[in-house]
Amino acid sequence: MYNRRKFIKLSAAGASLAALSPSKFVQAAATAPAAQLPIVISTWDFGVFANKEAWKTLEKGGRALDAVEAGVRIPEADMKNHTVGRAGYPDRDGHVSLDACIMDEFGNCGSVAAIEHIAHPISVARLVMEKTPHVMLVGEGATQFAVEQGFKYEELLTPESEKAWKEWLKTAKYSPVMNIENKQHTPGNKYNHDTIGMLAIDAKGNISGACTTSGMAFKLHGRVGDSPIIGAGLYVDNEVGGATSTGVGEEVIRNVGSFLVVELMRQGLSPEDACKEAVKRIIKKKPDTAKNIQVGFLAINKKGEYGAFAIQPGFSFAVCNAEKQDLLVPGKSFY
Ligand code: SD4
Repeated sequence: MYNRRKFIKLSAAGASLAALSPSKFVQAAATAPAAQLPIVISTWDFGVFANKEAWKTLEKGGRALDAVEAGVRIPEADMKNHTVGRAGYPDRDGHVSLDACIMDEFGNCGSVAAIEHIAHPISVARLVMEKTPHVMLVGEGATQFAVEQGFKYEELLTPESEKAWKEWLKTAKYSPVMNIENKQHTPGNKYNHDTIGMLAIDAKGNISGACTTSGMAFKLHGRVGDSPIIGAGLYVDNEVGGATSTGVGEEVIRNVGSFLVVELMRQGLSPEDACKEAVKRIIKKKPDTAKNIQVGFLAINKKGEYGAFAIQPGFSFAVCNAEKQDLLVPGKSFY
């Protein structure tokens, strides 16, 4: 079912994304993923490092909600990651605008969209959930709330991101690059989009999820993707499981993708089959668009079984529990 891309010892201090080149594919793994709890899973290669941080909370018996927030803050803070958090590439007009959401085992959720000048949108989303009667804050209001809560207001456009944006302005052609998440550390890949979606089940069996991104590089100012939208980029139902998505958010929103995956699991589908069905809907609705874009779903059910499916090859996800720290690629895709 899954190709095991590379076994990574998370304790190895020197582990780096550069070590995770596709040439390191090693073997096909067992067909039924084990489900030892607690467990954390997340999208793309860099999910390995985010999971490692989340695991620190889970292994101590901590809450899944705390684990996912701490986990996704790692790529948010990574200055080499131009697709999540503070070093994210800006929109068409040069503004770094970030999207994030979080959801807990009680069905509580919080979200910020198109927030600027705040480096950790996931933590703002959590405070929207915990300290306001609302679910979602956007734009200037989200920034204002963050500042009121003590977050630092800062310029997030890094010199590197500014250079890439100015280079892009020469042609100003908007064309999302497929699977750029796994190519972004490769020299020559300049334009990125990306998201980390993370799902965790803690020792008590409770599920939470988080999702954070800078969205599509050089998007229109004000564009919001699927990632901060509960039901699209992320959904958790503590009775059933959780799902998250990555790729071209517009197609995920059109199909309310993550909610769909969870509902399909409720009806008895395995996480992988549920993800596959959600991908199928996207393709069915817009077959011509789907040929040229990537969308991937990642899901986990209450038992801790996990699965993923993407339109195109190239999607990867990271899994971490007491038994394993794996980076996997779905064995199948549509194209
Ligand atoms: C978005 N879904 O803003 C995000 C981007 C992404 O892989 O996940 N890229 O549409």
